Amino acid sequence: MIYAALGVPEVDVSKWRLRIDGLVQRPVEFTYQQLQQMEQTRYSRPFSCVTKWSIREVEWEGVQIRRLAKEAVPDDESRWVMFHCADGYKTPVPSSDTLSEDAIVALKINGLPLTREQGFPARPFIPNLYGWKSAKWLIRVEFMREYRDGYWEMYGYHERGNIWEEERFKGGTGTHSRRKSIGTIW
Ligand SMILES: Nc1nc2c(c(=O)[nH]1)N[C@H]1C(S)=C(S)[C@@H](COP(=O)(O)O)O[C@H]1N2
Ligand SMILES: [Mo]
Repeated sequence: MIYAALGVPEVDVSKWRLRIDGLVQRPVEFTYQQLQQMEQTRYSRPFSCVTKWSIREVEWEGVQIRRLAKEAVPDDESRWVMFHCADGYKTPVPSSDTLSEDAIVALKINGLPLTREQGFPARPFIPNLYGWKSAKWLIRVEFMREYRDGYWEMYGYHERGNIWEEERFKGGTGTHSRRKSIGTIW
């Protein structure tokens, strides 16, 4: 199942860069080739959309985000990151989740490069967070001092979105009845 709220952009990989910036000591950029040449982390984890569906075992492969962040040297006051995408989509994640051992910029799913629909060339994957935090067609990781809403958070979806804590909506967990707004996530 493929979901793209803002349509599927075409990314020219020769021009594509992943930029790490914001509250960091030195902003850095990586090409696709550079990411491919770095040490890859691989594991199988389910993918869970916040509402309707999940996929039990997906093999994810990519570069640890903490490895990329190390080059940029985020400031100690960087509490959040914003993942920005080529389609204009964005989503915030706490720095602590972003820098955890198994948080990666995924380049492959089930042994193959991401397809265009899956977010080619890269998307973050953080196993403890719902699928909407896995921003496809990733172009920028912005370190921030304070929380800001992304696309779905604007409609009332949760700041962090931890699966095990059932963090679906702001100010509450679990049920749809707590929703205050109108967006429908797929
Ligand atoms: N750029 C971008 N990333 C996105 C989305 C989107 O609309 N645009 N949708 C999110 C949601 S809600 C889900 S469930 C997953 C879907 O990933 P898939 O299409 O690979 O199944 O992508 C997430 N990342
Ligand atoms: Mo979703």
